[in-house]
Amino acid sequence: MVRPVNWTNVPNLTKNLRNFGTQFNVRYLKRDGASDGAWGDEAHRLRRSGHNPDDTSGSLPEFEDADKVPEIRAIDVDKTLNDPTSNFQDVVNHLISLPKIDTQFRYIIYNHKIYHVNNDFKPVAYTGSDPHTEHGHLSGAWSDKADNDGSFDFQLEKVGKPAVAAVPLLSKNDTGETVVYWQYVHNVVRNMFTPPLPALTIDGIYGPSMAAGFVEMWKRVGTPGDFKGDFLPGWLALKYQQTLAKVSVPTVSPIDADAATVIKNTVEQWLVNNVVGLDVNVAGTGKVIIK
Ligand SMILES: [Ca+2]
Ligand SMILES: [Ca+2]
Ligand SMILES: [Zn+2]
Repeated sequence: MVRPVNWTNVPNLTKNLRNFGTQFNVRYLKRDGASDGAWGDEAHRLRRSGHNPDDTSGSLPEFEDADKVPEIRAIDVDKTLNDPTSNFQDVVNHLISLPKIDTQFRYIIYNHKIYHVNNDFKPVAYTGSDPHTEHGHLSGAWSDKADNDGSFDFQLEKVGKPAVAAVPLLSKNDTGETVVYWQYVHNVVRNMFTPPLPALTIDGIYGPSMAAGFVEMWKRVGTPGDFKGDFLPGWLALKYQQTLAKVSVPTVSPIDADAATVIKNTVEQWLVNNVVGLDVNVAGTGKVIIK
């Protein structure tokens, strides 16, 4: 099994695809990343492809927009999800049913079918030379707005049944640095919500107030199921991380922008080291060349 691509690190990838890739990784923590990719290989460079950057001399992109920013507007994602409750066809069916999905994707190709915005994303036989039986090809919408939109909620928790409590990271009554760390994370994230989540005292003690804070976060991110806040599940930690990734500069005192950045980077690194599925398999240029 190959760890999935960390999409945030792929150069020139548009924000909408970065955002989708990250949500996809978060939903499918154990998915295989063997067929993941973004940048075109030599063969792709000789023909028009969303895997080739626009605004680049000699490149053959599918679409040239009005800006001058080189952008990659397609990703491939491996079809192997290693999830007993859903498969990649379920993901495709879910995506094409979402309202406003046309603001994110132009088309999806998977398993002998293409779902194109011009056909209202209805499945049509795909007759290209590669039937796409190992990976899905996701083509970003052809607009600057889409290129710069990292905020769409793909609602992937509605596909199958996420393993919400798969990785308990902390338990009630724990004390120490790790508790302090998550208290900081919570306090950075709290102001991302209206009204804010309850503030936590940074005391290194996982007591009733921290449990209540976790329960409130659990509710706000819409996770189903009964949760009493007596442990920090991996799923909730990832929701914190996902929320953090959208923070540019939190305004909450006493956490300044530098501290927030440090926390964000630390959380991401910690998750990469501790949670399967968020590792980086990009080497060298980080372009994640597809085959
Ligand atoms: Ca461009
Ligand atoms: Ca653009
Ligand atoms: Zn592709």
